[in-house]
Order: sequence, then C-alpha cells, then structure tokens
Amino acid sequence: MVVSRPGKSIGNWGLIAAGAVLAGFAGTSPVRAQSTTLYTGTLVGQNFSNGTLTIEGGTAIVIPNLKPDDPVGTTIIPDLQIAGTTSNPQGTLDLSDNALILDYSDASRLLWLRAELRAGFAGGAWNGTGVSSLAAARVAADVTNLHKTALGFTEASTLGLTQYAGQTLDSTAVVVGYTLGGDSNLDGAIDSQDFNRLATNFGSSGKLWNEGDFNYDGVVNSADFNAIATNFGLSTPNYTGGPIVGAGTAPALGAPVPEPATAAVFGAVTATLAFGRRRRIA
Ligand SMILES: [Ca+2]
Ligand SMILES: [Ca+2]
Ligand SMILES: [Ca+2]
Repeated sequence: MVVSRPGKSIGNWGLIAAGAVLAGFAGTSPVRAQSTTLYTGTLVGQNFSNGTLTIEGGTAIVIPNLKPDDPVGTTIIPDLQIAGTTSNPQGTLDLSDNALILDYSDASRLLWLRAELRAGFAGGAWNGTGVSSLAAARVAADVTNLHKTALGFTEASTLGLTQYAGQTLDSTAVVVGYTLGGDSNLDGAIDSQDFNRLATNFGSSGKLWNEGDFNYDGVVNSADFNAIATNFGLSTPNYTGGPIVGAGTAPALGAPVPEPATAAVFGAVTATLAFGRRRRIA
C-alpha cells in the first residue's frame, strides 16, 4: 500500500490525494505480506498491522483508544522504517496510547527503535519526529499532572513476555507499550520491581528502558530516578480496561479529554471514513 502519493494505487483503498487523511486498517485479519508506505501528510489508522510500515515523510497516527495498549490499537509488523537519521527523523509514527510490536525474524532493531523513541520523546514533550505519542504529549503538557506517561520498550524475551496487548509473542519481538514513566518491566505498575532494576544499574551507561533508563539516553541517573519517584505506587491494573488507579488523587493515564490535536484526529477520521467506504473496491 502506498499512500499520499498522488496518482498511485493504494490497493483496496483506491486513490487519494497527497496529504489526505485515510482511516483504515480496521479489519480483523491483516495481511502481513502487504506493506504500507507513507510519503507525506497524515495517515490515521486504528492500527498499522499491514506488513512493513515505511514512513518516508509525514505522520502515521494510531487512533487514541483512551485505554492503554488496547488490543484493537496494537500494531504488529515485521519491520518499521522511518526516513532520515535517528537524530533527525524525517517522519513520525505516533502511537498515541497504543502498543507497537516489531515481530522481526532476523536482526532486532531494538537500539534503532530506542533512538527513534528518544527523538519522539523530545526531552519530555513527546512531540518530536520519530516514534512519539500524542497521549504522552498531552500528559507532558499538563502541569497539573505530575504522573507523566511514556512509551516503554523492551526485547520481549528479555522480560519473558509471551503476550502483550492482545498479541502472542515469539522469541524475536520488540515491544513498545504506553505506560507510566518508570515502568521498567511494562506491567503497568510502578513498584519495587522497577526501583530494583534502576538501583541495580544506577550510575551505569549503555542501559535500556528495562534496566532503568526512562529517557532513552542509555544512562541511568537521577533523571530516571525521578520518573519512578513521581509515579511510585501507581498502577494500571487492567491494561485493557482502565485508567490508572492509586492511592490519593492519581489522575487517569492519558485523561480522556480530547484536546484540539486529538479532536482534530477524530474529526478527520470521521470525515474520511465515508471517503474510504466510497472509494474502497469490494
Ligand atoms: Ca519474531
Ligand atoms: Ca512495573
Ligand atoms: Ca536515562
């Protein structure tokens, strides 16, 4: 599937203009052998489980589900490519509050993915190019909410994950999940297990999210400690169901109040769903 290149076929979706917004990938049986390439504009999908996703430019946005890592929003693909360098990506995959699984078969792209996440993280604002999250950006911009969220990532086998966000994982898969900052083991809870991982690696470099590096710089230091400290005791007990609960006044993870950016996405999706139906070839 090629999108946002005028005059090019995009398979069952017919032709769309450059920069158009396309809602799709809502089917229940994605065909892994296919692929998606975005050249420019904004592509909105319920997920992008359609073979290798290549972003030459523009932004591919997964629709926010307002539930962390809702299975319906999980993108599982064999590979992800984003043009540009890791320090200056030329395209963006915005996962919102959804999971990404790179179900690779040869070489893991874990470190490449970390670099793309670091670019998307943008020092905490979560509005960079690369791999970003408008849900995390919304929380980051909310000065009244100290409980920042993030996209955690890990080699599935490192954490012994065999299931995540509705998908069964093999031994060669990289998982990205939307969770609270400091959730080193991607179980939704910020507790002593996370703290111990950080403590073990404190002062070290060359470390990963699952080792206590929560700002993607490889170093485990006070910045990472603070990510745990501010969220300690919070949890997301039901990853398919609900907001964070915790003692006191813990706010919801990604409070379900669409701000303009999110609302615009929803509006665009609504407007183009009809477009997609008209143009789809049976
Ligand atoms: Ca695999
Ligand atoms: Ca945890
Ligand atoms: Ca760090």
